[in-house]
Amino acid sequence: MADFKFTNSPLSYNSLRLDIVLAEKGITSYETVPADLMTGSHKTPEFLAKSPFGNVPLYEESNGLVIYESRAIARYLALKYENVGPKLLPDFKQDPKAWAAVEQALQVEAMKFEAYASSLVFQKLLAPIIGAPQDQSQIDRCHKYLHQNLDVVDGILAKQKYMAGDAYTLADINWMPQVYILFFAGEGELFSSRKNLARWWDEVSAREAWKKALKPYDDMNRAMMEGMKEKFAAAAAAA
Ligand SMILES: N[C@@H](CCC(=O)N[C@@H](CS)C(=O)NCC(=O)O)C(=O)O
Repeated sequence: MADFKFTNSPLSYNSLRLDIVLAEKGITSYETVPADLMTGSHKTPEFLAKSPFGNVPLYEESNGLVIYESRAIARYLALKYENVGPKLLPDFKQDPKAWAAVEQALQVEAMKFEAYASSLVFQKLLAPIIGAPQDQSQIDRCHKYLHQNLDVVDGILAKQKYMAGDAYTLADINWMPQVYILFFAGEGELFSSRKNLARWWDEVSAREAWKKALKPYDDMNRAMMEGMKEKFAAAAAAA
């Protein structure tokens, strides 16, 4: 019997965050329920009762435990399976310094990167898909803060191998789906043009667990983009 189920979508890069943790840990005994983001199966009263913002991913255990927000679910899975596969979170009591470094790096991703990156992805990738006009002032604002903040992160990575020190942790995983989708949105230069971030991305994206987790998402994104070529050409012409 499956240990848990999660509702996801191959179009949801936030769902990918959980697949990376599960692939790193080698966990396969779970059920996935694909949400249909196009028809809104994640907006029914039953789904909203569990995921009140109407978002995926959603995590459920048969004992009634329900979690929404991908970073909270990823952390839960990293702790639930802490003794399986690579240790993705240090233990506070055993190593408070390493614990603090990971907490700090998790906050950097959430506060200094996520908001600007997701807004840029919306403007560059989703707006043309849903037929919304691209807002150049918003794109410029995101670029400004991403350049500032990624310069700082590049400096951090000049002194250490990974986001929270010299070990690969959840702090790296939390970045990865958004970095992937930025490349997909034509914004990969934000990373490839910065020496240490480029080195970090080459390294983390070479991991077998990443490649395994990414495949269904990447296949779906590529298929979708193929079908949307005309919309992107029209958005480029209007810009
Ligand atoms: N901060 C949330 C964001 C969740 C989110 O925005 N999910 C998107 C897919 S990546 C979604 O559900 N989109 C459909 C919608 O909002 O209708 C998380 O990390 O779980």
